[in-house]
Amino acid sequence: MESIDTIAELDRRFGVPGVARVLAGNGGLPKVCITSPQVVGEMYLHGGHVTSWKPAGADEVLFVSSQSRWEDGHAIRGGTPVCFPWFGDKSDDRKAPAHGFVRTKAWQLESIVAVESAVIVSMFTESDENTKKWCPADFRLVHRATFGSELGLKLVVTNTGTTSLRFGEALHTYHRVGDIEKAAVQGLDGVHYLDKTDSNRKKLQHGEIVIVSETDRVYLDTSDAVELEDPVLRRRTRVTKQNSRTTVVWNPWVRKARALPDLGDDEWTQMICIESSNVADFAVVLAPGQQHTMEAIVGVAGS
Ligand code: TA6
Repeated sequence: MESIDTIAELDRRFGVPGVARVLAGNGGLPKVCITSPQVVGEMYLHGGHVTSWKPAGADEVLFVSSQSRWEDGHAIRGGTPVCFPWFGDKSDDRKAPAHGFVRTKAWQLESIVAVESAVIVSMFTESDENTKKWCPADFRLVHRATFGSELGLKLVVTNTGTTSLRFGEALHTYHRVGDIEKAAVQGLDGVHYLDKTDSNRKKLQHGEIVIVSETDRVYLDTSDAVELEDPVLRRRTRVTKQNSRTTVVWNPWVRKARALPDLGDDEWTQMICIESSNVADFAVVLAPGQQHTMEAIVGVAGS
């Protein structure tokens, strides 16, 4: 955990008066807090993790669990965890941490830039002796979040090594909903998916997605926008994306929610994950020196 002095030093170096501060957040973890007339938001150095986005006139868009852990070695349950350099279990090493290792480590602050009606926060992490315990590759990973009337999330991967780098990635966003049983997800009609609740059997989506049980699906070969309709909170959330060929949709439902120590037993009713990603057969391969940028843009409107 960073000392108060370090957090004060980060605030002195990167803070933007009246717009963005670096403060001690939950668990004493350093976070960037954005408070401008256009937007309120938060991003933790722990995991390069966006935990709050509230454009002017709207309620909080992201879900964060009341039971989340806030400490090194644990991922924050909610907001946008960054999954890299693999998604889910590591195919050749079941002991490896799920969803990779960058969501549980401290990142570094690169910059905070206030532009016209938005604030851009860039954080980065790089390969080191710890990451090489799991993955021999050299890489630099930047998460650039633009907090404005939309939330822009850019994941920039650079292969800084001398050998090819193959990776899976996801912006594992938890969207807050009024009641998951009344919500619906549109934009994936006619798309094939792998059903993780049914031995990854390949299936075809018919119409919109409504959540009536544990749902854990990887939609394949789709670059389409997705819309989350929420009649209880009277809003529609739209997720568009670039350079992402898969979309994951997840809700743990009752039993899985109870099994997760860092998720409240009933909180499954208030969240759904819609994850812009490149996973499974759509993992990315980068030659030495090459760079790949995946982007998700979240917009919200009254319905
Ligand atoms: O993105 C869906 C998923 O892969 C599910 O299988 C579920 O495990 C979820 O991620 C949460 O994973 P976590 O490691 O954060 O508990």
